[in-house]
Amino acid sequence: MTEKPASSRILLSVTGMYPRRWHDALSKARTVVLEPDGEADPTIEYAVVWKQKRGVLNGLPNLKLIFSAGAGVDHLLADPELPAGVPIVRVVAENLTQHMVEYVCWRVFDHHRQGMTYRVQQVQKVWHEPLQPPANEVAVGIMGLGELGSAAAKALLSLGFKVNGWSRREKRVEGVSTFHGEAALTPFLNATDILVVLLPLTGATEGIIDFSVLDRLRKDGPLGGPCLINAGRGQLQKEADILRALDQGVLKEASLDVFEQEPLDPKSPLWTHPKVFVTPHAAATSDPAHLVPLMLEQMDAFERGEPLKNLVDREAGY
Ligand code: NDP
Ligand code: OXD
Repeated sequence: MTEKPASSRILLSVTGMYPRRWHDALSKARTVVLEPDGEADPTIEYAVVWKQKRGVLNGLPNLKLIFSAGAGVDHLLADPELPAGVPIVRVVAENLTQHMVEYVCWRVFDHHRQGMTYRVQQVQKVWHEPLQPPANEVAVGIMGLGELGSAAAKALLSLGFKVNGWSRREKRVEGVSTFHGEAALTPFLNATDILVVLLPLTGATEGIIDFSVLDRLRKDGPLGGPCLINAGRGQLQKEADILRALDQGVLKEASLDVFEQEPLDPKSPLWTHPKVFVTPHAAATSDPAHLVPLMLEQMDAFERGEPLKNLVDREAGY
C-alpha cells in the first residue's frame, strides 16, 4: 500500500462508533481529516462515514467514493444532502459476518434450549426439565438472505436446524427452503418457529415486523410458541406490537439487538419484560482493525481502475 500525498485526503465522519480507532487505523496509510476545509474542499477524495454529520458530504467537488463503516447504509442514505452519483461501498467482511453468525446461533440456541425458562427456574431453585425437541424439528426462518442471512443459514443448517429464508428476489442457498417477495411472506412465516430478522432498513421494510407478521408464525411448533430475533434494524419492528404479541401469547420470546430508538429508553418496558433478551446493537460491531485494510484495498484498486466490490444500490436502498 503506497502512502498518499496530503493532497488526497479521507474525510472521516463517524459518530457513535469509536471515531478515534477509525482515525488511527486510516491515518497509518492516508491523510485523514474530520472536517473539510470549507464547503468545497478539493482535497477530499474519499469519505468513511457512520451517521455522518448531515450535509458534510455535499459540495465536495472531488469526492470519488463513500465508504459506510457498517454493513447497513440507512444511516447514510437518510442524509437529504447526500451527493448524487458518488458510489457507496458498504461493509462485507469475514470478521463482521462471523460475529453476526455467532450472535444468531447464540440466540437461536438460547430460545431452542429454553434458556429463559431455566434462568427463571434457577432464581426460584426449581429442578424441572421442560420438553426439549431436537434441532431438526425446529424451523428457523431468516428474513433477509443476504451476506449475513446466508452465512447464518449455513451455520444453522450445520447445527441441525431446518432453515427457511425470505428475500426480495429469488435466491437459492443449498439446504435452505427459500421464499421471495410479498406473496411468499405468509407461507414463509407459517413454516417458521424462530424468526431471525436480518433485513436492511428501506422504504419497503420499515415497520415490517408488526403484529400481523408475528401472528402468522407457526403456532403449533415444537417450542410451544414462536420466537423472534431481530439483529437487522430497530425501525423494522413495531415495539408496541411485539409487546402485545408477547403479552397475548402470540409470541413466546424475543431477542432484540436493535430498537426503534437507540439507545433504548430506560423507560421502555422491553428492558424488564421477562420474555425479552436485550443487547445494545452489539450483534456484529464494525472493527476498524479488520475493516480499514479492506477499505484501503478498495481505494488502491479503484485508483488502478479496477471494479469496486460491495456497492450499494441506492434505488433499492441497500
Ligand atoms: P445484504 O444487502 O447482503 O442482504 C439483505 C437481504 O435482505 C437480501 O437477501 C435482500 O434480498 C433482502 N431484502 C432487502 N429488501 C427486501 C424486501 N423488501 N423484501 C424481502 N427481502 C428484502 O445485507 P447484509 O446481510 O450484509 O446485512 C443485513 C442488515 O443487517 C444490514 O442492512 C444492517 O441493517 C444489519 N446489520 C446489523 C448489525 C448489528 O450489529 N445489529 C451489524 C451488521 C448489519 P435480495 O437477496 O433479493 O437482494
Ligand atoms: C451495521 C451495524 O450496519 O453495525 O454494520 O449495524
